[in-house]
Amino acid sequence: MPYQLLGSLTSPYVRRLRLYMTGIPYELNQVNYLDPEQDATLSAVNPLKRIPVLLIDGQPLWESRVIFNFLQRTHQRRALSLSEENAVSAVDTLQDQLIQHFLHVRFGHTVDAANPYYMRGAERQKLILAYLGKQASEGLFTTWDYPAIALYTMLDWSLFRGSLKAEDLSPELLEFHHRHRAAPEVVATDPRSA
Ligand SMILES: N[C@@H](CCC(=O)N[C@@H](CS)C(=O)NCC(=O)O)C(=O)O
Repeated sequence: MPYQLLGSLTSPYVRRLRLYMTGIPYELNQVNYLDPEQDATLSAVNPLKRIPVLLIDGQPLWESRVIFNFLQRTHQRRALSLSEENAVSAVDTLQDQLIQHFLHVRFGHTVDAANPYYMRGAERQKLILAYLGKQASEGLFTTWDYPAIALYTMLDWSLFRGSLKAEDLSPELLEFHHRHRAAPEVVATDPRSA
């Protein structure tokens, strides 16, 4: 098999690629970067020390967006519109912020909500969620393709980890999450079963 996907069962970035790769054969190789030995194996193929990594005939490709672009071109999948590219950037930015925050807290860092750094992050989160809610209400995520998959996996990871609460989400985003959560491939990749 030419493709090996390195990643964990809880990473939302890995999950979105697993969902996008429905119909593309690949092998999932689980990596727990919190385990020093596995982290060393990961670092040997990816100096960014991050998952996902796609091994293509053994050659590593990093960054979910770059991996998506490669798969989209190679498998003649639908190209994204400019609005969809922006939506994926918005999802990625919020997802990164939420993951960094989650890791800071998990490793004992104290978050001072009155600090301008965190205030700016909170404002960014509010603006991105409002933007994504508007795009959802205008139909940008109607097709189950990379933008919708990235949005779903970000929302679902955030609800799972408690990084976002249902009350942070607009009715459109809640409805979007509700609409997709029972799909078989979504259930099969649920981080709660990891
Ligand atoms: N920009 C990267 C982000 C990937 C990422 O943050 N992955 C997390 C797991 S969800 C990770 O590997 N974190 C390990 C670390 O930051 O040390 C992408 O899109 O692939």
